[in-house]
Order: sequence, then C-alpha cells, then structure tokens
Amino acid sequence: METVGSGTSKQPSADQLFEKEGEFRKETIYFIVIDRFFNGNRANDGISKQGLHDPSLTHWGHYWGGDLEGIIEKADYLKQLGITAVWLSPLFEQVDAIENGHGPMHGYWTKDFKRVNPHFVKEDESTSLKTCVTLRRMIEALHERDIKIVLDIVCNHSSPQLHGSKGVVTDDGLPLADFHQDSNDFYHHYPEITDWDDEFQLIHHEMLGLATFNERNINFRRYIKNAIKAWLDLGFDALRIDTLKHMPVWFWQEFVADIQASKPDTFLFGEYGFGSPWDRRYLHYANDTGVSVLDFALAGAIRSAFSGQEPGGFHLIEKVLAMDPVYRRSTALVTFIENHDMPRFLSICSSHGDLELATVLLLTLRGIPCLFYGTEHYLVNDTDGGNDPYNRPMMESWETDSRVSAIIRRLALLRKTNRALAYGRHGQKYISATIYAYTRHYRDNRVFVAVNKGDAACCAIDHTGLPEGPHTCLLTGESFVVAEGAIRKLPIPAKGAVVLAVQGEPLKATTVVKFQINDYVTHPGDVMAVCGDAPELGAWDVDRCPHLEFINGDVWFAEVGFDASAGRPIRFKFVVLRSGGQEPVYENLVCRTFLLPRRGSVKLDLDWDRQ
Ligand SMILES: [Ca+2]
Ligand SMILES: [Ca+2]
Repeated sequence: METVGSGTSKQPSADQLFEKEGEFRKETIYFIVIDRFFNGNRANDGISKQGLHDPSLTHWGHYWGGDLEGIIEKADYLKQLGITAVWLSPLFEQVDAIENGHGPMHGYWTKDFKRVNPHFVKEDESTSLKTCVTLRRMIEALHERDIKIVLDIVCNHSSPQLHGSKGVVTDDGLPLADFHQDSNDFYHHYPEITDWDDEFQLIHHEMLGLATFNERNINFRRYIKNAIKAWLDLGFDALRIDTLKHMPVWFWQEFVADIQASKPDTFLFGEYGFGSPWDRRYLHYANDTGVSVLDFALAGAIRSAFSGQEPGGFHLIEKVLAMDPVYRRSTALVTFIENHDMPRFLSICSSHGDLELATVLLLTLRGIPCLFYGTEHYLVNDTDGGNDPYNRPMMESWETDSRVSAIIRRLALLRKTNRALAYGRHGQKYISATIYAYTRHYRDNRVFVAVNKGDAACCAIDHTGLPEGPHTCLLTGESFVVAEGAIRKLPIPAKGAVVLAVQGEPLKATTVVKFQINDYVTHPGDVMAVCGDAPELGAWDVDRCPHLEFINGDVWFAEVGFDASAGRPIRFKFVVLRSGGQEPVYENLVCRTFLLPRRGSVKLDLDWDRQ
C-alpha cells in the first residue's frame, strides 16, 4: 500500500521552484508507438508466456518487437529529423494477456505504474523504475541530443476483463488493487458509459470495459501521483495524459499542483477526445485544469480541408482559429494531423503533396505541433480504411531525404529559433478554399506562410508584415520582393508552399517574466501594458512601461526582462493605453505582487481584474 511521502521525489528549493517554467511552445513533438518503431533487441521478443509476440508482423494486435533499445539506436535519426521532443506510447508494465487478437502493445492496459514494460527492455533485467538500466540509457541518449521526452500516462483506468481477471494492479511488484477483490476501494463499480452527455457517467462509468479508478480514494491518488513523480525524477520532461475528460477537473488541478511542486518545469497536455471549442465542458478542462489539450478541432479541420470530407477547404481552418479567444492558452495547444486513434492522413487523402502542405500548416500555425511516427516517410496501411490498428504499421525506412522530412527539418529549426511561431499572433492575409496565406508575428519576429492545395495560382498580398526587400523561401530557396509592405505578385505552384521568415533578437535578462493577460477585450489602437514599481516596469510611468503583444481576441502576452530587480518583489498592474489622447484604463485593484526569482524564466498567466 502506498503511504504518504513514499515517493522518491526530491523537493526543489524555493528558488528552483520558480526559476524555470514548463515552456514547450518552441518544441516540435514526434509521437512514437514504441512497439512499432524499431526492434533494437531481438532477444526480448519472446519473453511473453502468452504468445503475445508475432514475428510475422501480420497480427496487428500483437507485439512486433519495437523497444527502448530501438529508440536508443535511432536517437541520431530523430536528431537528424530535427524534432526536439518525443512522446513515447506508455512505458508501464502491462497485463500480459491477449483477447480477440488484441494485446496491450499500445500500452494502455497498465498493471504496474512503477515498472517498465518488460517487452521494451532487456530480457533479464529489472523492470523496477528504481533500477531499470535500459530506461536510464534511453533517457540519457535522448537528452544528450537535446531531445525532450514526454511520458504518456493513464490515471483513469487500468485493464479490462482478461481471462477472468480485471484491473489487477501492483505497486512495484507488491499487490495493490484488484477489481474483483476491491476491498481497498480502488475502483468505481459502474457499468459502461451509455450517455456521453451525462457528467456522472463520464467520470464514474467504464469505457470499453476498462477497470475505472476511484479518484475519491486518497490512497489511489497518492499511489498514482507518487508513481508519476518517480518517472519525472528519472528525467522525463513532460506528460501526455490519456482520457482527460473521464476524471474530474478538481483531480487534475490537484495532480498538476503536486507534479509541479515536485518538478516545476513539467509541461502537461491531455487527450480530451474530439474536444471542440464550441463545447463548454471541454473548455473547462482546456482552461481550468492546468493541463493543455490536444487540438482535435484543428486536426479535423486540416484533415477535412484536404480530404474534402467536409466542404469549405481552408475556410474550415479559418473557422476553428476564429474560436481561439475561448482558450486561455491557444498557443500551448498541442496540434496534430494524425495519431494512433484515427486513420493516417494518407488514408483519407492519398496525395503526398497534400501531406507535405498539411505538415507545413501544422508546423507554422499556432500551437505545439506533434508529428506521428512515419509521417516523414509517407508511412500508411489502408486496410479497413486505415483505421486502428492499421494506422500503426512498423516503421519501414530510416532515410531522411524525403520532401516531407526536409520540410520537418527546416520548420522544426525555425520553430526553435523564431519566437513568432512559439508565441505569436496569427494574422490571416489571404484565403480561398484552396489558398491560405497568413503571418505569425511576435515583436520583431515574423513568419509569412502561403499554401496552395489547388492548381498553380498567383495572388497579391497587400500587407505581408515583412520588412522591405528580398526574402528567400525556406522551402524552395526562391526569392520574393516586398515593396511598400506588399508582395504584388505571389506565384504559388500547384500543391506548393512559400515560407518567409525574419528573426528578431531573443530577449536576454537575468530573470524573464512571461506576462499574459486574459479577458480584456481591446479595441483597434489600444495597447496593453504592464506598469509597476520596478524600473523595468516603468516605475509607474505609463510612458515608460513595457507593452505587451496582442495575441488574439482578449489575450495579450510579452516577455519582460529584469536585471536590477531580479530576486526582489514587484508590485504591478495591467493598463490599457488608448490612442487619441484618451485616458488609460487601469486594472481596478491596489496592485498585484510577485517575488521575482533571482534568475531564470517564469510565466504569469493572469486575468484582467475588474473587481
Ligand atoms: Ca525487441
Ligand atoms: Ca473516470
């Protein structure tokens, strides 16, 4: 049984707690289904006693042999591809069982949250988190190459009924829970969800017969939180959370608080299946849990724009982006065009050129892009329309010279260096069903993108937002001249794209605070600023205080550097500076206070105070 404080976490010092925030917006994530990536160790293929491994690679629900050694061997490949973070399918030990041809190669039937899946490590090594050597080697191999690692976690459920047993969970090998002998109340005991609009059912009932944890049980909560903290202590940088919507918002708030108390720079994002910005419950999760979410709406819009499944072409994307002000943090949404639960892009739209354009959009629109393994080689299997499990083929190639690989490499590098893609606002410049042109804009950083999924075309862009003179396309090397802010003739070939970029100077200071203010709707000509007692905040002089950048609707954001005031308390409030000699509008409060860390970077994500 888990007891209070039995986790292995070291508590960070007060200084460390505030000097580094979980900033992930510059990253490009690559999602790997471990079993389908690379078989780096053939000796561990036969470890299952249940015949779960299929050496013929024809039974799609069986293990095919991919493992952590495979990730280590391909770490250089990942580096070369240019991605900066990997999301690994769950690593936890699974129930070793198979039913109707389906086993837990996906990793979503956990047996022990403190042990590594033995199918992924050496056949004779300890799978305990405390001692597993291969896991440590993999973390080291990725970190040596500056690749961050996302741990995929499931807190909602363990495993379904398999050979008479259900939800048997151990705590680093010791008995902990059993759905059928649930004397310690670890599980809810309700039937399958039948009404997806019923809040009680969503939280308490089962999904696909999976044994569903009872989050009201403090011992369950301590077990799961301590287990996840132990993984983070090994070096994982972020968490991807499965089935976010099936646990209450208060559970996630407590979870995030405890995780970030232990490791403050942990970025968390979750799966709220098919969440839509028009759905209030989804927005409650997206905005109030402290967990960012996967952007299913944008994925659906990009996919449909190319497949024609829905009419409207690129207007479908416009419609989703127009909803961005409903999010507190739209630039931290995790975006994608395909994943392990839906047919691959090429199954719904077979043109390689379209996949390339969709990848350009993914890597340059707002949000943190997440690629699915194999996208870089046009990997696809169209059996049964490419639905699960046929969307999870084995990786076939390790070349890095395909057109789509080149796009990924160039744009992932741009994301790392140009803050317009990480933080900036989206400005639409031209749209039709087949052509989409837009800019991303943050301070002196600019990125201009035009994508054409139709026949060769030429359009005029009146306000590019780019400086005067020639600009070279990052994808084709072609040159375009901006005169009086415009590109009068922008020819784009059929299924072609143009990406132009201007890089500003990154902000350097002892302490950087990222101020974000939500919930004040400004008018054209208004500028949001942050005004305070520190010299860096203008010492209350509104003519000298730093301005924020408009992001969308009611959100403004900026990094502000502090040197003289680093380590000291600041008092401040937000103020809207208005044009035409109008009085500024101050927040209605005495002041906000914040103790600046001595060094590092922190985020303050605040709402306008009207009192
Ligand atoms: Ca293997
Ligand atoms: Ca639940």
